[in-house]
Amino acid sequence: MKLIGGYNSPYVRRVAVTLGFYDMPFAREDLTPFGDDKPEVRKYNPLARVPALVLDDGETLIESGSIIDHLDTMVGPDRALTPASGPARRQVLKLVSIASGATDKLVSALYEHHLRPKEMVYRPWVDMCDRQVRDGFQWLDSQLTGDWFVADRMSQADVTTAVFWQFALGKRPNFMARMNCSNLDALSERLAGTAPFQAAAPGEGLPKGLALDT
Ligand SMILES: N[C@@H](CCC(=O)N[C@@H](CS)C(=O)NCC(=O)O)C(=O)O
Repeated sequence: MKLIGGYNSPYVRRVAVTLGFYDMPFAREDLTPFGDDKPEVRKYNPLARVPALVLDDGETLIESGSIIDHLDTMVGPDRALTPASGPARRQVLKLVSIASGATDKLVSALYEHHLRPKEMVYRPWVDMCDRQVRDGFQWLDSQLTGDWFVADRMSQADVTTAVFWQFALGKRPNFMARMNCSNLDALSERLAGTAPFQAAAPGEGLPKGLALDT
């Protein structure tokens, strides 16, 4: 299998970390959807977005959630980080959706700041995104009452939230620190020490420049 995208993208990184927890070997093409790489990324995804995952038979999957869903079927229900059915599955999917939604809004606000001319940044939109980011992560923090979100075992909710939390802290350190999400900090620190998280450490690269100090 070949994963398309860099670990500065939290969506790519959550796929890579999941592959790591499943002990699935993969190659990687470190392409960014911005700048000169764009035409190359478009070959894998007509939207020119990452991640994409090229399977061994040549089929290409896109969207981190859909890719992870396929990895779950490959690894089987006993090891899958998202339960196959029932309330636990619904809980994990809901938590992942909130983490993804909050991160989507964080990224939207970053794009607004960094891809628009300064005089065209629309502050009410940025404020709306920031509110959704804060509400989403604070809600997640309130749901984490033990070591793991669901059923006393690590799930995709833990993996995705930790990846996205680490990304958010990197991009908006002051804004995120003011949220006082100590449960997410603890989860993130615990998972940061695991081999799959360390193997997919974000490096230098363009999105690093997309950071805000507010
Ligand atoms: N919902 C998508 C989001 C993927 C995404 O936003 N990727 C970013 C990189 S962090 C991207 O490709 N951005 C370029 C673009 O949207 O044009 C997923 O979960 O895979």
